[in-house]
Amino acid sequence: MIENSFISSNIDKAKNALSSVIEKIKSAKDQKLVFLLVGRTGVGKSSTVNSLIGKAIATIGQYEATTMGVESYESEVNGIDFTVIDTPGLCDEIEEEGNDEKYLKQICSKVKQIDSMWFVSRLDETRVTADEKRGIKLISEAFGFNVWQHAIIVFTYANSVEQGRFQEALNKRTELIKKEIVKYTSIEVVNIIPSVAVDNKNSTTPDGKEWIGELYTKVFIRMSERGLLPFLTATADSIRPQRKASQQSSSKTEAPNRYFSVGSRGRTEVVEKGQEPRIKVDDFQKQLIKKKLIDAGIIPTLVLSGAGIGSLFGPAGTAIGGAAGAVVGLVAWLFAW
Ligand SMILES: Nc1nc2c(ncn2[C@@H]2O[C@H](COP(=O)(O)OP(=O)(O)OP(=O)(O)O)[C@@H](O)[C@H]2O)c(=O)[nH]1
Ligand SMILES: [Mg+2]
Repeated sequence: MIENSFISSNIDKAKNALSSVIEKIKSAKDQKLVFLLVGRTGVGKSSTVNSLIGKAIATIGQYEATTMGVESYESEVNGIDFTVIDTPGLCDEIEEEGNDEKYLKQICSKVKQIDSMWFVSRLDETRVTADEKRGIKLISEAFGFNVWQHAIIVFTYANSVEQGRFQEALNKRTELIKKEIVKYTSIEVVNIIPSVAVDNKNSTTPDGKEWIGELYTKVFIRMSERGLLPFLTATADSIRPQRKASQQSSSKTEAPNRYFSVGSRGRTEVVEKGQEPRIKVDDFQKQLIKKKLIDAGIIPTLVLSGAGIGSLFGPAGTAIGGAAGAVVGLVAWLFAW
């Protein structure tokens, strides 16, 4: 499509952005999302992936890793194909001396792309074990330092740490793991690796905050550019508040199942009661998600300076329907003011 580069009205800019986003969403449907999980057996890798996606895409077990290997689970979420790659034994106490070479070959032949890499460890542990160190080394050797650009550190079992020690434990454990990672990549890359504390048996961490929105945001901002739209497509309905069909009309009068709250920038927002999304993101997390969409070139910056994106994308999303419509609707919700 040839675009007029001197479009003056914001609505035209928003329309162009809309059609380009729709094109991108449609092509994202054919793409696969690959998550790589690294961490000791039983730390909660599978549970955390399942908590994030809201579906049992990785099996939860209590098996002991007996050999070092690479296992992958294939799954489909909202039309998006997911591959979750597990690395059993990689961070466990297994006598496999001399087999690192073989393992590297195996992992390199099985894993062609990584969109999100998680290093998972329990928050209530105090040190980085020799096996975790070896896991960090092998992953770095297999994929090069670039792999850390899509990495997050996930600490599970957050509620097994006393409330008063929570923040300190999170900081200290993050620092210790980063000290290992920096041996294989640059300090600049390590400095921006985020860590997040979760607990798969509780919706909150000891600081009283719900962790799922934080995990979502951190995974999102670290995701490969190729993975962003497929990930949004798979999760759009989980993060956007849904309206009931009876509430589609834009009446602004107070209805029993609606209430008003003052959002950031002092705007009054209509909040749909009982329509809370599975993954709630707060205003700050929303800003980070928006920034990532702009930085990745998915949403053009110029659209932000004008009105229109919310009012245009919203009805368009409803009209398109399906997974693409859900993403367009989500973009409308994220960028509306
Ligand atoms: N209390 C608590 N239990 C957890 C947490 N995460 C996982 N579990 C439990 O720990 C056990 C192991 O969880 P998995 O998710 O299978 O762990 P994994 O790291 O995938 O284990 P492998 O795939 O066997 O290496 C299960 O019984 C989970 O229910 C957590 O954050 N808090
Ligand atoms: Mg597992």
